[in-house]
Amino acid sequence: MTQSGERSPAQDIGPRAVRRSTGAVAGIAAVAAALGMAELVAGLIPDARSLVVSVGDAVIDSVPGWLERAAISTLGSADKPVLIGGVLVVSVLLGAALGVLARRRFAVAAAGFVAFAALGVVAALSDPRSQVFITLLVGVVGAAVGVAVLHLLLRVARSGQAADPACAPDETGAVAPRAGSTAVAAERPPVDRRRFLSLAGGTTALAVLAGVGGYLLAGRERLAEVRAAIRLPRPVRQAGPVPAGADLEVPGLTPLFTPNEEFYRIDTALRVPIVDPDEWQLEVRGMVDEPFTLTYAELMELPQIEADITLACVSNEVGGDLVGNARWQGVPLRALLDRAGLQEGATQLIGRSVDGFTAGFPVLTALDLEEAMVAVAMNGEPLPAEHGFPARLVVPGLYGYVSATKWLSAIELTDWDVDGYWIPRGWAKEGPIKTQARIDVPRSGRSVPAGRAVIAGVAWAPTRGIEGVEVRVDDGPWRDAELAERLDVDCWRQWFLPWDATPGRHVIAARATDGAGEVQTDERTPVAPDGASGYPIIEVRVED
Ligand SMILES: Nc1nc2c(c(=O)[nH]1)N[C@H]1C(S)=C(S)[C@@H](COP(=O)(O)O)O[C@H]1N2
Ligand SMILES: [Mo]
Repeated sequence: MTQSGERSPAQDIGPRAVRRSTGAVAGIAAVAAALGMAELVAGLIPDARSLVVSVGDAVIDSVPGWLERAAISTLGSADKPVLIGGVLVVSVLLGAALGVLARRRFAVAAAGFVAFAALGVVAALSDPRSQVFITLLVGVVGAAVGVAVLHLLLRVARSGQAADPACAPDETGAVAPRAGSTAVAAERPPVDRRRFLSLAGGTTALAVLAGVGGYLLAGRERLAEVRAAIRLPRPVRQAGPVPAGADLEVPGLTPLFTPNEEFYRIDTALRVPIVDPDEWQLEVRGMVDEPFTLTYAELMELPQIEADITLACVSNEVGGDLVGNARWQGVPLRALLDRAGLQEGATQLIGRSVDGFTAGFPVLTALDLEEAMVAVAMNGEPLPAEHGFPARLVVPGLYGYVSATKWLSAIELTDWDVDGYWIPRGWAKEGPIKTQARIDVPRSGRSVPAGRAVIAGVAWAPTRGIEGVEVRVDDGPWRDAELAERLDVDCWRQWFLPWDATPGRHVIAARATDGAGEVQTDERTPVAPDGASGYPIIEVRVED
């Protein structure tokens, strides 16, 4: 390349004005920005594929089978992250090289970026699920952002030299080093170097954020596909038919089964773990004779049961909505414990999540209750990500914080001394669900027209069942509500009481009696340490 020829804007960056290392840094930031933005766009557009992942997949596809098997056997489930990491490392090295090249031949380097993006596009298009237009869009965004960032950074790097007494912009605005100034780069004032580095660093940091964000968004997309493709086995023991009259269908009354989208969600996860069932494993370990590990496919081949179970959170206030009822399907815990063989002293079952959360409860509970299970499905579909896909524990009668580990990765048999996540944080070691009634109709604080009305709600005492609900209006007597047909002792039960609503303000209370004949206590306790108690009380205004 001659330096006397006409300069295109791209070449305006100034030959030899920029050090190699500076070029490399600019190239790395540019490639990071390209990948980050491409990932973000791919994550935001439904059905778009990640170019990085596509290249990784293409590598797997083109590698001989023996090598792939060797990689999987040595790396185990880390093979995917290692592969993606490899793609990223190669990309960064390529970016550095293109950055060095761009100092003198910007157009060639830009073409390199385009070729680099094209590689990703071609890899993504080889996936039959990919869509041409979307894939091209992702590639174009990546290439454009990469070239633009490279151009910008090189210009900043060069303008730094403008402040250098050894360098001055020529009439075209470009900086050409003066004769004998080859040592200039080394003596560049640190302030300009700092400006360049902070810009390059900031760009890279933003790019990493965008890339990670896009990757996570795309993970949700992939998970939706994976879940849709799962065929649930037919349970060997199905839940009984729902008796007519188990769901009263009173307007405003909570339905018998809580739709998955409306099911309360409580967990410590800042973002929902997205677990690939192909990489997931469930370990049964600890104080057992034969520890073992199951893949998702293996778990799905074991006989499954179905059970209707109401799940409640210990943080549910009286009258609160951190409680839901679902039809769960999964493998009975008992079967897994039988296979592992419990050792003497194994008194606690700890569920461990892929994100480190733990919850523990007495092993006896798991052995006593045939419905205690590793659930894989909720209301007829694979567990939603929010509710623990691919597998979670569900144990009737225990608050979720001691039992219902989502994104389950291990079942550990221990003694009673080991504590689950919430125990050292001030919650009770044991968490049986307290008998509770809730008034859903009328809504507290609302006004209702005078005349024939209905008071209705749900009540639950999982494992004990609900035998009665009483309602009291103002200072009147406790009156028995009508109960809906029982679905199961582990489920909540709807109830209602016809009410002749007279004008004025009314205070309505309710209380449940469980299958053991215990009336729920009127003693009001806070949620900590072992669950709120007391009667639910609402206030309504009846309008004339
Ligand atoms: N991995 C994991 N599992 C978890 C939790 C958690 O924080 N992390 N929270 C538990 C608590 S406190 C409750 S009440 C239930 C709630 O289950 P849900 O979100 O499906 O309703 O999940 C339990 N399982
Ligand atoms: Mo909870």
